[in-house]
Amino acid sequence: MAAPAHKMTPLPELCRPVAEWVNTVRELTQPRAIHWVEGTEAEARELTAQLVRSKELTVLNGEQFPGCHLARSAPNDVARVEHLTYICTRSQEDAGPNNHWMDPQQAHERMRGLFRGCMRERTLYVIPYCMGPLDSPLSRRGVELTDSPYVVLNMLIMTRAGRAALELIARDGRFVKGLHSIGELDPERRFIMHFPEELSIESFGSGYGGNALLGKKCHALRIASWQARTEGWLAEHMLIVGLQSPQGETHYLACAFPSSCGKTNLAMLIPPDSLPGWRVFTVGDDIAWLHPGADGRLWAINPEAGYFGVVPGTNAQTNRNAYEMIRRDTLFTNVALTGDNQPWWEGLPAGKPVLDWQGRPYDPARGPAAHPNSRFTVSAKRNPSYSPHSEDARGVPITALVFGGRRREVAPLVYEARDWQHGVLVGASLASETTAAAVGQVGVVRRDPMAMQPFCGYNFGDYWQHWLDVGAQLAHPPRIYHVNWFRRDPGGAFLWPGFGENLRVLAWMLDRCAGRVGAAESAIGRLPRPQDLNTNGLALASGALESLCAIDAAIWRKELADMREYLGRYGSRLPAALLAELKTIEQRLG
Ligand code: OXD
Ligand code: MN
Repeated sequence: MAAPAHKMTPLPELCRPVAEWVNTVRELTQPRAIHWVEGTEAEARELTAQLVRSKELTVLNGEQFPGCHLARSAPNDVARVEHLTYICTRSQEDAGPNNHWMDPQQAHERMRGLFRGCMRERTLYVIPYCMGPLDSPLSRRGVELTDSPYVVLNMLIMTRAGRAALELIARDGRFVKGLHSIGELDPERRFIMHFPEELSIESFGSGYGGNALLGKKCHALRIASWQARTEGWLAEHMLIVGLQSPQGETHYLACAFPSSCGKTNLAMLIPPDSLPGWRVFTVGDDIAWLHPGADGRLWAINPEAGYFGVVPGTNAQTNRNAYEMIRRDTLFTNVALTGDNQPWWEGLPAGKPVLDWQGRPYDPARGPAAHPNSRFTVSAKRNPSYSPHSEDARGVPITALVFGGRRREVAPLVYEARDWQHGVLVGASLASETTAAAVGQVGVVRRDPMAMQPFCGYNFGDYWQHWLDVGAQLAHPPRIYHVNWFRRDPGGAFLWPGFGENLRVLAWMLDRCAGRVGAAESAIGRLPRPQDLNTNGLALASGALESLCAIDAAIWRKELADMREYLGRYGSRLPAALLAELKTIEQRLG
């Protein structure tokens, strides 16, 4: 039982290293007040009420969406800004060609200039947080200092934040330091800086999720990937899903897809009626921390406690779990509003937007009503398919790893890597069409190794070597697969229905892992033969399955040449084993 409130040690006295750092930041940023976040429900309610009073939050229709609120961001602050995101290591080589780099001294100086006096009229919030279950040895801690109460509300949902986290930090004094200010929300004065060698983050000028909720991409991926390398584990941009077969066996998969490729949908998949007896359990929808276990298997935790998901497209057909989950106690960002204050987004079958995401009268000529990267923030426990094992201190054992991209052509529906080393090449060669989750052109193919291009905190060459090293330690490594739900026919129509039907592909993988089903060897890996996939009750166009599982040698030769050119950019840091794998495929393709 927790001690009565009046006997609790005040938060500023709990952990001296945190208090000292807060003091340094107070001197630099000059806030009007400091608020140490306890993490109680009453505190969250009070903060929400304060934002409603200041009109930074809108209360949504209490009958249809109880406990839900809408936040609108600045119109120029709606996505991650990769061009303003830096990895600041002493040696530029360590950041690698995959990152923007700045010298740490220079970066600190620049950021000090921006942070100086920036909180004068504001409150500085101190958010101690834990990524991963509080009692897990696999969890890591951090403290975010921010002048954005919206960030506080999000962090309270997305992480285990407050007193319990600070008590853990006080035990060993180790925490990732994250300093954040919305500044003036000026895109010209916006930087997201990471200092992996110091385990610290400095973010200025944006209030958008990935730039401002520092526990998420900045800590749990960029900084954690560096920590993971030094400590012998992997921090990955992966969902974690548990599948229970009709025979009652449960297996866990960790799957990496680039942003907005349906990770949240796959993590909460609803089995189609034609596949009776299957159950799906969500452990995580975005990030997995993978640790080699004493039993030689790979074990995973989800460091997050909530979802920060893309709203448009969410409906009872595409993701019934998410649709139900976001009907209460959800914080919406940048969706549209109906006349009776319900949130509205493209993809809903009913309702009519009256105000667009910027709060203007909706005019279709100005584009979609909800921003394409509008988001929901909601506790993972609201998910009808929430797995109780999400809280297991040791995590869940991983049977298979899946990489996937959004490709009109090239990649077949699914293929299996021959072994771990080949699987690392499959992950390293991931490519996908870009989406609205980051600022920039949408729909162009870019290389996104392991879906980590925007998130790896160090040189990809070293990262792939680390993947090889972790695999070499595993007596029972997961099998590795590649999927593509987005293959199209020459007329542009999707060949595969996706969503719940993806379970057929995942079931094939589990059957493969159990040695229950066959596959055809191909130059790029093992493919299901049409008879290997369960197609009961699936209405596919004639020839679609054959096209989905076909390899076009000419297109693949071009793809391999592209991969060779891409991997070559990593020079001497590229593991020779990956080049050897590539060569094997080239030779097999002839
Ligand atoms: C996300 C992303 O928000 O990957 O999860 O952009
Ligand atoms: Mn993501």
